Amino acid sequence: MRKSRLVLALDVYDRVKALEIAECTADYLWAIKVNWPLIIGSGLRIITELKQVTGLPIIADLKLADIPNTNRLIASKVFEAGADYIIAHGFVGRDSVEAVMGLGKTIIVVEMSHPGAKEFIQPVVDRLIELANELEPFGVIAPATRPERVSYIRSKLDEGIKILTPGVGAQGGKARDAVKAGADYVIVGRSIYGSDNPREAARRLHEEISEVV
Ligand code: OMP
Repeated sequence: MRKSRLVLALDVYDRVKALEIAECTADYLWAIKVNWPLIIGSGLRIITELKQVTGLPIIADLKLADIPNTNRLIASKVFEAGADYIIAHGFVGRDSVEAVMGLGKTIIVVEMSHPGAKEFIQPVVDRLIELANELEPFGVIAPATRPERVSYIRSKLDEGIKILTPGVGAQGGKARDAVKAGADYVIVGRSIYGSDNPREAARRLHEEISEVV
């Protein structure tokens, strides 16, 4: 099942709940994404535990957006805890992103999925794509809520750089449309962890993605 392109956004506070959901959905996932809610609720050690329990790659979604030194201080502890990838903002500038990339695999935000992304991020997307093409991170974040933007980003982004798309389900996007538009991975949170049957929700999304691929 490791051929999956589905990433679980595990945005719960509770450690036990997080481990339960991770274990029961792991068969259908490529990776698990840990964001501030889970780190605040369960501590950084949850990254190590999730890796041990599932054996899956862990993406630490900290959306780092600080000066290079602070980005470096944060990222070194998070990679040390076992994170395989860190998500960092590109708009803070090349030096801040490079500070994270110097320590491990990085995913750069080039366009976000919420409506407010149109205000400040979307207008500079070309420059953020350019930065990604120059730095060659593992991947970039693009919005599943706007598949036409995913297509645009794919058309400008170098081939080897992956596109990860959040915004499916609760935010209105569809996994199928994101993948058709060029997404390599689909990030889903509430539609899985908020479902009565997270395993079945993950299975269905995995199936939907596989049909398109
Ligand atoms: P759901 O909306 O519950 O599926 O969760 C989406 C997840 O993706 C959350 O962890 C968000 O913080 C994250 N996310 C976005 O929703 N939009 C973005 O533009 C970027 C991210 C992200 O970087 O993962």
